Amino acid sequence: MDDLRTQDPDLYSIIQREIDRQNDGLELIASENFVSKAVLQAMGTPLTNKYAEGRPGKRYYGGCEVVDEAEVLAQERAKKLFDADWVNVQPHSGATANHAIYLSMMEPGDRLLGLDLAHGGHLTHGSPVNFSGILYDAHFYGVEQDTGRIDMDKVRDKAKAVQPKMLSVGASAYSRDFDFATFRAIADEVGAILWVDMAHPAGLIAADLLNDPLPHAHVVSTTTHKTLRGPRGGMLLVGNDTENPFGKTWKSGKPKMISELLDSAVFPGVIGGPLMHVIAAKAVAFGEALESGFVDYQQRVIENAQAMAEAFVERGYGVISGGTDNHLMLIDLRSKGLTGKEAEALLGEADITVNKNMVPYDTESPFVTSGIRVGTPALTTRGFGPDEFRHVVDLIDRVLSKRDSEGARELVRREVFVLTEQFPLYDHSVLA
Ligand code: DSN
Repeated sequence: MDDLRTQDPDLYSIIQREIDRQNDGLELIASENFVSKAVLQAMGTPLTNKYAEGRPGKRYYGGCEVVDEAEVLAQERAKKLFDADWVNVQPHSGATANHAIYLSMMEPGDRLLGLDLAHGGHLTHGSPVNFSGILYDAHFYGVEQDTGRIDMDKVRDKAKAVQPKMLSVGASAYSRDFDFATFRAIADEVGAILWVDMAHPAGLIAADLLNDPLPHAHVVSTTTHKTLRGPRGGMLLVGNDTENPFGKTWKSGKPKMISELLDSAVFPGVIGGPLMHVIAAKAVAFGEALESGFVDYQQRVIENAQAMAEAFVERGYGVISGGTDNHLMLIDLRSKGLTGKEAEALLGEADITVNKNMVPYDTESPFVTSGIRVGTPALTTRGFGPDEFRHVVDLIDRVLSKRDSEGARELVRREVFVLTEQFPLYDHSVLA
């Protein structure tokens, strides 16, 4: 980083302070993780200089023969990891990957049925403020108020009433596993495309610890930076590639396989030049995920989340659905007389990072919310185990139950620092 320090001390200082923030705090945002130094190094390379529109071996620019190898490596590793017929590793983010799915499968105005954002869904699954809800006719299923879980009979009833062109499954704040086989049966009953967005649990699915959507879905999207622990980015996968059973062909009228439609939707449909340095880092991360230690890591992610959920319940917090099958949980703070916004700010002062989150049937706005979402992937990467996570819940409880005490927050902040020192993350030579 010597060149950066000399050339741009302002930006250098910002990066150093962000490294400090990540090192010295408790990162509980369920969608975040800490990548390896190898992944960081792959991203900081001259591969960023290369234009490579198109696909390996079929580019619109010369000089792509080396980056082609990086992309093929990423593709092959991802296919092996998820037992997929086809992948596209180019989407810049999960939202971009999802955009390509809509473009390949839906016409504006077509009906979509997805999980309500207010019940744990995602913006790109039909929210009225997102392109998906603006361009398409979005309808929603939700979770039950008493169980916090999806009732598949109700999904079936809703699908029969709505007759969607596409049925989507996936969530950013749902702590239970999905019954993908039944979702597929429902999609078949109403003649819908089944799209699974596995962005959150992708790492747990790669480790075979949760139900696998690939045998059931027509198309699967994911991000690469959450439980999968790769660089920030997206990816599309097809488990069993077939001729598109839904009739649509791409603009030329030629492609017929689902994978061909999706490839065309990614480029030229949605993205420009792929980020070859990020694709290289995806290859590194997928290589790491194929190593045996990855399954052990994912097992610990779940074990830690379950220990954390139990500790919250013991302290009288509402945990939506009563616990978790995966890496996250949604805490309902109404029994504590706090909003999510207040809790996020109070915990932030103690260097504990969470995000406020709507709980199902919330009466607060998305800017206030009645809950927080917490997850274990990042701190598990640091080496935290169930004891440390129980300690973290104790620290959270001390901050939230003494909300008027700045002194209590300061004491917790110091304890957080001591705890993080025991589990080192990045040193300042990380980008040397
Ligand atoms: N923003 C991500 C999350 O936090 O879950 C989803 O895209």
